[in-house]
Amino acid sequence: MTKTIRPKMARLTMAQALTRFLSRQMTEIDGKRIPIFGGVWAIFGHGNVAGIGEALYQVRDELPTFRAHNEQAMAHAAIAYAKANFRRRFMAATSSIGPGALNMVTAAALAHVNRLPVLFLPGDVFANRLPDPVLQQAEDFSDGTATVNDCFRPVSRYFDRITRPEQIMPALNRAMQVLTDPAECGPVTLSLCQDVQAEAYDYPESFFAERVWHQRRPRPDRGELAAAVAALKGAKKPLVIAGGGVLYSQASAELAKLVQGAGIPVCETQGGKSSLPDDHPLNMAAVGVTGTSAANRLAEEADVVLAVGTRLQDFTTGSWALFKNSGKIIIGLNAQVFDAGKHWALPLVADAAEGLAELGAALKGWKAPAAWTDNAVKGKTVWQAEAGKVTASTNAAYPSDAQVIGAVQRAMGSGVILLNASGGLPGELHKLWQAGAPGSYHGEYGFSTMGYEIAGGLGAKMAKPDQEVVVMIGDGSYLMMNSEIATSVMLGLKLTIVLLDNRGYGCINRLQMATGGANFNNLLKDARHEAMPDIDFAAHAASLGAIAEKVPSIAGLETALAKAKDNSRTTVLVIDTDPLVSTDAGGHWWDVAVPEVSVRPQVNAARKKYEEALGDRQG
Ligand SMILES: Cc1ncc(C[n+]2csc(CCOP(=O)(O)OP(=O)(O)O)c2C)c(N)n1
Ligand SMILES: [Mg+2]
Repeated sequence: MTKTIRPKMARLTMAQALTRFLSRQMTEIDGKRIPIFGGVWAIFGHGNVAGIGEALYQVRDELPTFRAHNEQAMAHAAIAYAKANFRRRFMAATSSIGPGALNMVTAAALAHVNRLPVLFLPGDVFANRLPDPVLQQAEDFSDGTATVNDCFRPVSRYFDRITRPEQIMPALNRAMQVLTDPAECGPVTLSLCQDVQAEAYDYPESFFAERVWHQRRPRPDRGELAAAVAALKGAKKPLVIAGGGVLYSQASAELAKLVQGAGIPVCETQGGKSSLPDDHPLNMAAVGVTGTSAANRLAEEADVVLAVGTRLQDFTTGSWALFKNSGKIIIGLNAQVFDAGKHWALPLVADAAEGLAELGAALKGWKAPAAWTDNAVKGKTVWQAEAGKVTASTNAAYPSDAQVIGAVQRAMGSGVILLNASGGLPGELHKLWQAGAPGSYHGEYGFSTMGYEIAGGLGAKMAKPDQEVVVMIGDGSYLMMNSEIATSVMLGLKLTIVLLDNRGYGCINRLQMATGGANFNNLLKDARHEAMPDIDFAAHAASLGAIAEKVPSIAGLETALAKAKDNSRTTVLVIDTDPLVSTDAGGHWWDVAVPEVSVRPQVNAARKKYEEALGDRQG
């Protein structure tokens, strides 16, 4: 008689199984085995407090839960945590149903665009539908299966709705694949029906075994590698674009070796900034719309462009008007085939570090023409002089963003993590911030989400508690989302926040003027008002628990920053700035559609210029 050996079972609710599973997923960093989930952000409501809430409490020692003030912000923190960890570790974010869940959709899109791993666990309506409509349920007249959480579908790399407790097993397996895969990486949404969270099931104990996840490093295909090597060997004017994939692959050493060996200049996207230190002689720094003159003049001429780990978004390509060499070949070294073959690139599908190492080995002994490399290095010196001028100190009552950046750089150096996301700052910082080690520049410019900065700073600080995190933010973005200042104080995670108050949406006002528009609805003074707002940002930040101060000048900012280094609590320094000035040096045209007809002559003039610029675009 054969004896059946039954697997050991654990009778748990779906939510308990989920949190126990999450707490057992590990990774290895510097040879040490550590949990891959840094924790779970949670705001509870009826859609998750009884199910997920109870289950998180059971594992609170292994998988810490953090409370925030806004679901979008907590997801921003989770996303920044993953980015600062180069995608090696990540977090989950859970909400109730309805508004709490939908508050996370923008953050899901942010993670989707930036290819960053985060696990969304929104509550959902009852799977049994008996209490319908439950509080906060949107009712679809024609589709009984639709809930508001379907909004996560287009902004998730994997979406699943859990309507039976056993479904959580294959769903979590797939979730982990996506979160840890360099090509698929992005947000995963498991939409958790409220009743199912609380339903019990006999889960096999093996489901909860500790698993160790490593980042896959695919090596290039031989044929693709040979084609890329041949293209590079034929180059007279090669250029590397370093994107975020260089950082996520931790490929800076391989990049430096390749370009030093072959004398190829490098330029960086927003996501790829800090791939090489700013002072590396071959680093031409920012490319594109917010690029340096050093990088953009090479981009215009380059005949072979090795694009590494970049999505080639319009800010990088100047809406495809920047790379003017009509015979150019683009090589797309990317873990994701979708990106590798963009714009008819020769695809080189591989992990960045592996791909760069193999290219480097195959190119050994080959060098770009010396005149091209020397010219690049000279161009960098010219740019550095220009950048030095615009970032120099000033006594002006309303300094420019660039002058504030100069002050922050002088006071804080290149060793901090400088974090930014929206407004005029990303463009100025991309050009002007002198980044140090990989990851020392943390920009969110894939989605450029106002409200990312402070919560993002918190996530970056959780990932790198020993580093100074400096957040630079405009008044508009600050007003959109600042609540996690209180969370940073509560968690003892210090941020240094520099708030540039130009009294409105300065960069959009400038864009409005550049497209012939009247000054309208951007700066506070140009918006419909009964009374001009006079917002006391320092008092506001202090009320949330921060140490806060309004500084009178650039010199005052530098002194305050030096003092803030010794503060153990989040510090907010406010400075008035000029809304009308941005750095003219460097930069490139960007496609923003101007009205074809208008009663305003300024718009018609802008349209004429726009049409001329469109003529420059290369397909
Ligand atoms: C959530 C969101 N809404 C709108 C925008 C469009 N937008 C980009 S920058 C900006 C103004 C930002 O103002 P502020 O933070 O004060 O920076 P400034 O432009 O003044 O430098 C707006 C409205 C955006 N990027 N994100
Ligand atoms: Mg502003």
